[in-house]
Amino acid sequence: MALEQTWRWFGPNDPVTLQDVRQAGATGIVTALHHIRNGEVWEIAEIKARKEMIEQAGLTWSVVESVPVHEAIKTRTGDFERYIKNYQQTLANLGACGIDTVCYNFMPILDWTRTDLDAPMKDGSTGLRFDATHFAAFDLYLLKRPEAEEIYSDEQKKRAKNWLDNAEEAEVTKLVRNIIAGLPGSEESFTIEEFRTALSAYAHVGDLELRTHLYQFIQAIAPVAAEAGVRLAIHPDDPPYPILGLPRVVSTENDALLLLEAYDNEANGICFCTGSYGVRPDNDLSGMVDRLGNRIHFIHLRATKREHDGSFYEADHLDGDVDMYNVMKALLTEQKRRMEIGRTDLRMPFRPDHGHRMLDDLSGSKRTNPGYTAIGRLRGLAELRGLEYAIERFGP
Ligand code: DNO
Repeated sequence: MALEQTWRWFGPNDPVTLQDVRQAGATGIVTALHHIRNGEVWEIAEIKARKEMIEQAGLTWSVVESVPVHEAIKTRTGDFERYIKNYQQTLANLGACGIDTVCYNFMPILDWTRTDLDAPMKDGSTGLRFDATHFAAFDLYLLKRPEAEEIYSDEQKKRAKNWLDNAEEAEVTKLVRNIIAGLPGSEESFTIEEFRTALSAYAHVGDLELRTHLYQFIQAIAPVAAEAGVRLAIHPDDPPYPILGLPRVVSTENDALLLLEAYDNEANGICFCTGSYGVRPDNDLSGMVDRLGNRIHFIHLRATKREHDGSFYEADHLDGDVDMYNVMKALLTEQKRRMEIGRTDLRMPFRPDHGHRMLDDLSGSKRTNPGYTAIGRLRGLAELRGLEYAIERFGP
């Protein structure tokens, strides 16, 4: 057996086409109906039309990434009950169309966060990076969040101020844009003013409240998913710790476990993202697969590299701090275990998560989505496929 090779595709406007994906060798598509407003129901006709488009290209719609969770659900304010109903209806509709895996996340306001989308790598390619000093400069001196003063050390403040004083205006504008204007797939975009308003909605939502809201949400949607034959896969926080004073509740193995226990049913599962979980040295990645593997419904493979001050960057897929060999071995062992006990969910879709900007993608005239280039991901997929092949061939 082998894991299903999938590829994230942002829909008909993605500069990487379905034909390109076929040449990359992936068979499954990971996508969402990005044109539907966050919180609204995905109607069957819309789902079917997209599914047919994918199938006409000789591919299958393997995973939905993501059905976004409306902010009102996370804060449990306003129309949250209507949004939960809509979410349930979307899951039922997806199930009715034969789409059985849905990824989502529960990060307040911002989805994934990076400060630099084109950080130079040693080999001349560029990649995504999270710079702790630049982020602190944003928080302290651009967003001017009052509570920020208390969370950074004097040393961090000094470094942040120093960077800002010496930065070009264009660099500063870019930093703000990278953080709040929305990365691919994040669906939300803010100006600084709008972002301050969004933050204020969390004044009374701390760690405990957000956890409770997440568990209440899963208890409301997982039974519907189970009934519809849909498996839910929560994506971890990226980066996996609180930022901007916002709580983050899916950052560690224990967080994942608590969520799985909150509704103990196979439909309630996780998206195992090695790049996100891997930023924390206390997350034992292959151990997580050993222990939580039976509830892993979707897999993102990439390798982050931690730096001394809390910064990190996205290294090549087989480089960085992630022990990809042991992770892959654990995933294949899990697949074998599923086979032995007669489970039918053997696909275990994975995608090469992100990739560097390299070769032709470096030319200014070519449009690329940060992290979602064709060539960088092609390299990642090829390396991961080779790793998997060798493990299968020689035995884990
Ligand atoms: C970033 C992605 C995330 C992810 C969502 C899942 O590249 O991994 O945007 O899709 O967090 O809901």
